[in-house]
Amino acid sequence: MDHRVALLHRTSALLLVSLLAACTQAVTVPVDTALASTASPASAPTRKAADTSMPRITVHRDAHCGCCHLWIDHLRAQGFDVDDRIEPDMSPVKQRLGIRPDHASCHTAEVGGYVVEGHVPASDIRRLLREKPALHGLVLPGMPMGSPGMEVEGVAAVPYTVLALGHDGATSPYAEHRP
Ligand SMILES: [Cu+2]
Repeated sequence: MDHRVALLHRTSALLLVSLLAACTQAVTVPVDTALASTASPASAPTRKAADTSMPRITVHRDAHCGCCHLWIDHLRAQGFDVDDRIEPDMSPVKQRLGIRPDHASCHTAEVGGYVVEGHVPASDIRRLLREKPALHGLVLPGMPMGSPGMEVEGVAAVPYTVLALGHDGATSPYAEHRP
């Protein structure tokens, strides 16, 4: 097993606070890069117009999360209408939305009656909303390098698997992603 993968597995078992700290640390470079490339308000990144057939997605995140807003940028670039909610404490939010610590990542989203945890690609969320399976939602525990919003220059992307989370709390593979 790749050392980074092992590290992520260990990380996902730690408290949310640690995840947030790791998140902030991990994205120092891309955040700077993103800021540098959009220094002028006039050169704001071009976005697809919000797709009105898509339900609004509410994203709960911590104000100090360094990668959550990059995932939001990814969703917006893919046509999602994002309601960005800064939360004082993510733990009760995750508890309310049925996300266990071992499934936790940084941000937690609600869309179309589903819960989406972590850096899940927009394409998986679109499929979820199109197929409407009887699930609680999708989870991507931890913060796999290379997943949307976790692209860090100079750090290799890793394969990751988005999990389908059932109403009974059981998970099964939903989508495999390879760099
Ligand atoms: Cu993150």
